[in-house]
Formats: sequence, C-alpha cells, structure tokens
Amino acid sequence: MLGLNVDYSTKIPNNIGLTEDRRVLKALEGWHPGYIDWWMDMGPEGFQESLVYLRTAVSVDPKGWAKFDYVKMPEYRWGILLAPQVEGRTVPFGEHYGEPAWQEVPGEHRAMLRRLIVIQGDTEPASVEQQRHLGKTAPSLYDMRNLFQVNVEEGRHLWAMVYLLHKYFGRDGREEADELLRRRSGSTDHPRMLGAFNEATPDWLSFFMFTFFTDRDGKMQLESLAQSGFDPLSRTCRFMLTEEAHHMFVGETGVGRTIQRTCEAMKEAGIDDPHAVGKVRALGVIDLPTIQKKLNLHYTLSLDLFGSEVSTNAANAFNAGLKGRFEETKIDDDHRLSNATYPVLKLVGGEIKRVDEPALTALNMRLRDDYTADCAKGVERWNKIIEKTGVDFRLALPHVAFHRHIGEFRDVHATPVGEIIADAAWEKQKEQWLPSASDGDFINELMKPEFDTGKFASWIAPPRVGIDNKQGDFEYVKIAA
Ligand code: BYC
Repeated sequence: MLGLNVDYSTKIPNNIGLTEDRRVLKALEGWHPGYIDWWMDMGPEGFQESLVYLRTAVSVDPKGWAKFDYVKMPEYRWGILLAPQVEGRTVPFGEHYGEPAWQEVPGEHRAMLRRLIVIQGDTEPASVEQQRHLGKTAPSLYDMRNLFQVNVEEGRHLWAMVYLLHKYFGRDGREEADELLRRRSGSTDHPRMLGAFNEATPDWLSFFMFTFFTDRDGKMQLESLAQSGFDPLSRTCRFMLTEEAHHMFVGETGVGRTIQRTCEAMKEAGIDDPHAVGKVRALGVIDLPTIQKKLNLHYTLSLDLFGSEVSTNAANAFNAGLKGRFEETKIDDDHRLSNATYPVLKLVGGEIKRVDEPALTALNMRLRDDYTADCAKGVERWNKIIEKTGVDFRLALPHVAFHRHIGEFRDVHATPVGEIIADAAWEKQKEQWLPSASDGDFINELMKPEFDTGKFASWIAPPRVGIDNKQGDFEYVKIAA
C-alpha cells in the first residue's frame, strides 16, 4: 500500500515503494552521483557547507507535509514523491475521455509523453543554474534561505521527472535523464530547451520577478500536466504544485517588499514624483519605473513559454489525453472540444484582432489567458501596497504583443499598450520599456550582501512574518567560515 509518509530508509527517499522496485532503485542510484556532481558544479555558488534552515517533504498529506531543520544543501534528501493515487481515476479529456487512467505509458503516445516530461524536467535544473550566483548578494539571511529552498526544490522537481523517465521509458529514458544533467542554461552549444531558461537572472529583483512570473508559468503547465491521463505524471505534478506555491510566494512578497521600501523611502524624503528617477535612486532604493521595466521583461519572457497561440502540438497532446487545460475537471463542456472555438489574438493585415479558432488548436492561448488573469491579480496586490503609501503610481502588465519571441507577434514590435510600431520607433523607445544596461548597473550597485541576522539591504523591506513563524532575528543560514 502506498502511504502518505515518505520512506527515508533508502538512499532516495520516496513514497512509491522504491525498495521493492530494484530495477528503478538501481537506475536512480546510478544517476545520483552525476546529479550531485551537477549540483556541486552548477548549483548555488558557495554556501554548500553552510547550514540552511530548509523544509523537507516528509509526507504528501496536504495537512502537514514538511519539516524544517538546518541542512547542508548537498545533504538535502532529494526524494521521489507522488500524490496519493485516486481510486477509479479516468482520463479527464481528449479522445480517451472516460477510459481508466493509464498506469503504464500508452504505446501510441510514448514519444509525445516523453517530450513533455523532458521539457518539464529541463526547466528545473535550468532555473538553479540561472540563480547560482545570487547567494553572495543576498539582501538578508531570510532571502538567502528562500533562494536555497527554491533551488533544492527545483532540484527535487528534476528528480521527479527523472524518476518518470527511468521507470517508464527504458533506455531512451535513461539517455534523456543523462542529457538533463548535460545541458546548461545560456550555453551556445548545449542550451536549455526553452527561451526564458537561457536568460540571465542578474540580480535579486530579477529573481523575484522570475519566481513570480516564470514559476507561475510552471504552475500553469504543472496544473495542465496534473490533469494527464498518464496517472504517474498526474500524481507527480500534483505534489510538485504543493512546493511551487512557496516559490511564487517568494516572488510576490519579494517584489512587494521592494515596492514597499521604495514607497516608504520616497515618503520619508518627501518625494512625490515617482518618475524623479535620479532622486529616488539616490535614496538607495529601486524606482518604480524600473520595477515596471523588470516586470515587462519577465512577464513577456514567460508568455513565450506558452508556445504559439495556435498549436497542433497542443491539440495533439490534448487529444491524446496527455496534457489538459487549467482546472480541466471543473470546466463544464464535452472535454473533447469537438466543435468548440476560442478567441485568439492574431495579427491580421498589420492589426491586432481577435479571431475565433478551433478551441483544440487554441489551447496554448487559453492557458496563457488563464495565466495572464492570475498574474493580473498579483499585480493588483502590488498596486495596493503602492496605494496604501499614498504614492501616485500603478504597475500594469504590458500587452501580449509587446516584446515577444514566440508566436503570433514575434516578427513585429509593439508598445506596452499594444500599438504596432516600426523598427526605428522601437529602437528609439525600447529603453523606456525594458531594463537598459544602465538600469542594470544601478541595480547591481545596490546588490550589497546583508548577512547580519535580522538585517535587510537598503532596497527591501523586511517580511511581515518569518518562515516557519520564526522571529525576525532568526539565523536562517549559518554561514560556514
Ligand atoms: N522556447 O506548437 P508550439 C517550470 C518550440 S516552467 C523555445 O508553438 P507547443 C519552471 C516547441 O518546443 C514550465 N522553443 O508550442 C518554472 C516546438 O518545437 P519542436 C515548463 C519553444 O509545443 C520556473 C516548436 O517551438 N513546463 O516548470 O504547443 C522554475 C513549436 O511549438 C518555445 C512545460 O513547458 C520556447 N519558449 O508548446 C523552474 C510543459 N515555445 O517540438 C521550473 C511541457 C515553443 O517543433 N511543455 N517552442 O522542435 C509543453 O507543454 C510545450 O512543449 C510548450 C510549447 C508549452 C513548451
């Protein structure tokens, strides 16, 4: 019987009875040293000997699944955890709608399923690589701990996908699992698979924006894969979503605390004009227009992760019962999309128009719309912070045609409000909309480490509550000398 609790007696903690599955246990134990080598080479730079107050999953029971303790990161127990099997679960959409969910890989859809798992897996180590240098400029021990928590859990999410590859895909699964340790974020020869995961995360504001926007794409994609008719994938993704919530919390509160500190500093100094960039920066905080630019960048890089608005790949994955819609089981329709249409934003004769497309091929657009709605709510919460301080400024999501590299708008330039403009006009104005090199230099200058217990860098407010309800002066990371 597969329990809620995690077995820690094997080298690889798990709740899937790995001790009885000698073949997979051996394969994963074989993969383990390569993973540790990757972690030491490409995981957080420095701090590997430091004691970090981390949560580790000890159960998959939503009511109490984690325990907190000091751990050295390389000794973190990366485990394989699946949400409990739902008895009698059926394929919730597509051509196989209503058939029993698959416990083995459906042969006819093997290649497509492997591709989805590999793409998902590839993003996890990529994000760790992108963030590896941030520890040394952490604005507090609290933030440093959150960074490392996110990193170890992304590492665990890699394990989650590697388990599926080893267990269900034989030799080519093993090869794919090895490749996941070989690709490198930003490499010219051997890059990570998706665009946003080859971009730099140069500073902590980028890290917070990334965990707000890009981890939120992760949430949407995992929600869609959690609907999968391939039950082991569904169960894996369901548990990953439990951890993912904290990553988005880190992003949302990180940006929120940055905004809070900026507005407070402006008020203290009697600066009313949020566009008085020089004056605001002189206070040692990040001006709101620059925060908007960072938002524009990370939101649009994340929009690209949804693929093309109209996609036969997405239609095929849905038909096959492999990747569903956000909250598929709560949608009231035929779950096959036989005759349904969905409005898609398209470029028609140089203008942006809404055009009805078959809902099946418009699934990426639909998921992206759900994503945008979710992002917009978070942006409104940030605006509330600004409003409360009395500063007259509003953050906004740019139009989906702005700064795109994938899909319908990749070959045109558009302003943040969605006006198509000529190349020359774009070149002239883009630094008003996206972070410039000098914005980057300014932020970099602010990225001074603050490692004193309970203290925070000039540009960010303390959190309202500590992790695991710890007091403000709690030593979240005991830095090794
Ligand atoms: N960059 O039909 P198309 C996360 C490729 S994040 C580069 O338009 P499709 C996390 C595409 O591969 C969630 N290439 O799109 C967050 C295809 O190539 P092939 C990760 C791209 O396939 C933070 C071609 O263009 N999970 O978990 O419908 C930290 C045409 O594709 C891009 C997933 O993404 C791009 N942005 O949708 C840590 C879920 N976009 O095959 C973790 C699994 C498209 O013709 N993946 N291409 O050579 C999928 O569901 C889909 O593959 C995609 C693309 C949504 C990515």
